[in-house]
Amino acid sequence: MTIIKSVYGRRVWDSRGNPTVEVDVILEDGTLGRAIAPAGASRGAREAMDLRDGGSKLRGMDVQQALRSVNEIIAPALVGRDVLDQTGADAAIIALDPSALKDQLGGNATVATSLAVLHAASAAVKKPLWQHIAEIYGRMPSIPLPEIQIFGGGAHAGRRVDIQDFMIMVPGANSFDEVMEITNEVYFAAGDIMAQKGRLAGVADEGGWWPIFDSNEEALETLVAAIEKAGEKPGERVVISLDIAASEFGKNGNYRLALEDRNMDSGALIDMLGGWLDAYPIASIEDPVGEDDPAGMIEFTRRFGKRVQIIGDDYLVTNKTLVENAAQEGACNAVLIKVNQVGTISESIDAFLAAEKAGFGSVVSARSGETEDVTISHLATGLGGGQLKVGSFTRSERMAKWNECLRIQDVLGKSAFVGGAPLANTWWGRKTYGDKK
Ligand code: 2PG
Ligand code: MG
Repeated sequence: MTIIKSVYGRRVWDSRGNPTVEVDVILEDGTLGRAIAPAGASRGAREAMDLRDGGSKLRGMDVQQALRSVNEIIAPALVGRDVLDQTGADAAIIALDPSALKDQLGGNATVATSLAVLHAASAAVKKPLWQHIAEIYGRMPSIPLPEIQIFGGGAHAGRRVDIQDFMIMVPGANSFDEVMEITNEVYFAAGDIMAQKGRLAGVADEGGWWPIFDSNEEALETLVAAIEKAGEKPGERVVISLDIAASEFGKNGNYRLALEDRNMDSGALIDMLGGWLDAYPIASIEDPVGEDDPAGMIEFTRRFGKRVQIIGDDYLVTNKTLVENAAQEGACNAVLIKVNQVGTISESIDAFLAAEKAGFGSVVSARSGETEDVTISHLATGLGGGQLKVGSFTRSERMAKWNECLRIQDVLGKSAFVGGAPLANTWWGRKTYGDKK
């Protein structure tokens, strides 16, 4: 009954209008599992390869090669296997392309297939995906604390500002539902402020407001004003989270903030960010330095790791070995988990568990190119991982993920929401904002 009968890849389209890979895994009794590969814009150099055809058709973005990987190479290796053996299915995929970056098959081919297997297994056992994940990996499910984008920047907004994500978290909320309500108020307050300044100009790739600001810091000031306009005291129920995505504006420890026409070395960037940590209620910061600047990441973590969450995204690329090395070197204290960065669910779980073992936090994350696929809402819940990053509070490829968490909350109950627990080791957990040093 749980034997895989067919694996089929088809081309579908993502939130940016680009082609992407969808995979159907069908079992002998007709049970279906389906998943779609997302796509990043600010990609880490050590990520699994997003295989594109190149050439002029569809701006080089077509995925026919990745579809051939699914239909001609991966499918024959999975047909006849027991769908409940996720580890075995992923090992079979990896054996077909043991290259470090999965550049033979394409990470887009492997991730959609691996997740479709997972979906088919949960359908076969007739359990919601979050519950299936919790059971096979022996986890206690919980509803995650979201990071939600208010302004998009960097590679998601034509580099209008240098910093990529200006987000809020609501660790003081009592339920996931309450996070949504408070986020709605802050998001639209931010839009009102932009409109009053004559600077409302639509939204960026992930649905956050398009960032027409004169400096990167002006976005932070506006975000604080929006939190206040929404009737909240910044740093109490609502805190700020940033994704600096520094690899996008720096190489080898030399950084350039184009908006401000400023060049800086790693030390100057760290000092500038430290100044922001003093001035604004920032509880979490991602990729504060570049993926090729380990000395900078170690220094940043030494100086600020006791007061804020420091997430490695491009820096750790959901890679178990990189997480273990970072923990040993004292770089980062949290990891972003993006299944398509490493290419299979099994390898993502390895990175997640390595992070947990090291005492790191974790944030399951979407990509800037997304679809209606809501697997990550189930993954964050099923792993009890604590946090979920999906983008903004508009556009259905984002809202589909938040809405799925609301449906899960109806089953698990509001008490399953983790609240501020993931930020317990930051100034927010110690209630020491304003006294952060
Ligand atoms: C990130 C993601 C999501 P992208 O950097 O964290 O915001 O962006 O998918 O473009 O890598
Ligand atoms: Mg990032």
